[in-house]
Amino acid sequence: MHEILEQLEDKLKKASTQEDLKQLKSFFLGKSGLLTKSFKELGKLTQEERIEKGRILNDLKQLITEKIEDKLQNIKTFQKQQELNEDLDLFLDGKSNNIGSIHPVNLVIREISDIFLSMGFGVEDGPEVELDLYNFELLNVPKNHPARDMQDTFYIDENRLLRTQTSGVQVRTMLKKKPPLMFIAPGRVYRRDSDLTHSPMFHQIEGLAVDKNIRFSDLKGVLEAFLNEFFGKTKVRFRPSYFPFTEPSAEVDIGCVICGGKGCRVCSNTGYLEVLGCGMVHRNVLKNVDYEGYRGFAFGLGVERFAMLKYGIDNIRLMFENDLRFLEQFSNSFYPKGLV
Ligand code: 2NM
Repeated sequence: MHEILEQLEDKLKKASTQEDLKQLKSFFLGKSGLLTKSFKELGKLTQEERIEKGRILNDLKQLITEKIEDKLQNIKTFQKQQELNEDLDLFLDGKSNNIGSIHPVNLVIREISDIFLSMGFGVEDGPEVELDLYNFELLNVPKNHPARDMQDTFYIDENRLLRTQTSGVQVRTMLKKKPPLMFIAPGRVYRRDSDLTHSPMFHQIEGLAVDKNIRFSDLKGVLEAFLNEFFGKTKVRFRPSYFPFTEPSAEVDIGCVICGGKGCRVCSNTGYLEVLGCGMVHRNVLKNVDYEGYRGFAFGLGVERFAMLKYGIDNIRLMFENDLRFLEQFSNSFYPKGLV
C-alpha cells in the first residue's frame, strides 16, 4: 500500500497535462492496472483476509480517484490562466465611462431660470393639454383671432387643445394666488409649424410680474439685465408691436450675435435679431382674473431659438434627433461635473 501511494505521489508530481493524467489513471485503475491486479488476487485469500484487504483496496481506490480529480482541476485552472495571460494586452485603452450631458434645451432653460431666479422670480408650471378658456379666452384672444385657427393650433376637441404658449399657466396662477406675484413658466408648447427654424413642439419661457405700480420701465430694466446676462453685453432694442394679451406691446431685438451689427444673412442685413415678445398685461386680462387695481408686465421667449443663437446652431431639427455627436458638444460647464 505504501509503495502504491509513493508511486502515486511521484507520478502526480510529474504529470502536467490532461493526457499525462489519463495514463496515470490507467496505470493504477485501468484493466491491467496495479490496483485492478490486486483486486483480482483477492480471490486467492481466505474469507477473513479478503474482507480486510478488500476494505483497504477500496479505500485506496477512492483516495487515488480523489487525488487524480484534484490534480485535474489544478491543471485545468493553470491552462485557463495561461490562456488569459496570452490575451492580456496592457496597452489597450480602459473602458470609457460615458455619463451623458444635459440637452441644450434643458441647459438653456436652467441658464435662463437661474438668471430670473436671481432677480426674485419664482417658477410655476401647468398642463400641456390646456383648456381653450385658459389658452385663449381669458387672455383676451377673440374668437375670430387667426391664432385660434385650426391651421395654427392642435385641437383635441371643442374645448381642449395642446397649449400654443405657456400663458395658461399665468392665468391659472393669477386665479389661484393673490398679487403681488412674479414668476416664470417654462415648458413645452405646440404649434402647426415645421421648417428649418420651427418645430411642431418647442419650449417657451414666459414671465409675469404683477403689483400695484408695475411700469413699462420695470419691464425694460428686467429684460435688458436678463439679455446682457445671457448673451453677454449686448445692444437691446424695443420695437412697438401687437399681442392681444398686452397693451402696449413690444418686440425686443439684440445686436446680431453672428455679425455683431454689420449686417449678414442671419439678421437679414438689419444688424439686429428678434428674441422676445413682451408688454404690459392687458386690462381685460387683469379684469378676467379679478386683478383690478393692479398692473403687470409679461414676456415670452422661445428656448430653442435662444439655444440656436447662443450656440450657433442653424437647424432646429438637431435639437430633436438626439445624435450623440451633436449632444456631446454641450459640456455642462454651467453645472460642475458630479452635480448632474
Ligand atoms: C408673450 C408676449 C407678450 C404674456 C402675457 C401673459 C399674461 F398671461 F400674463 F397675460 N403671459 N404671457 C405674453 C406677453 C407673452 O410671448 C411672446
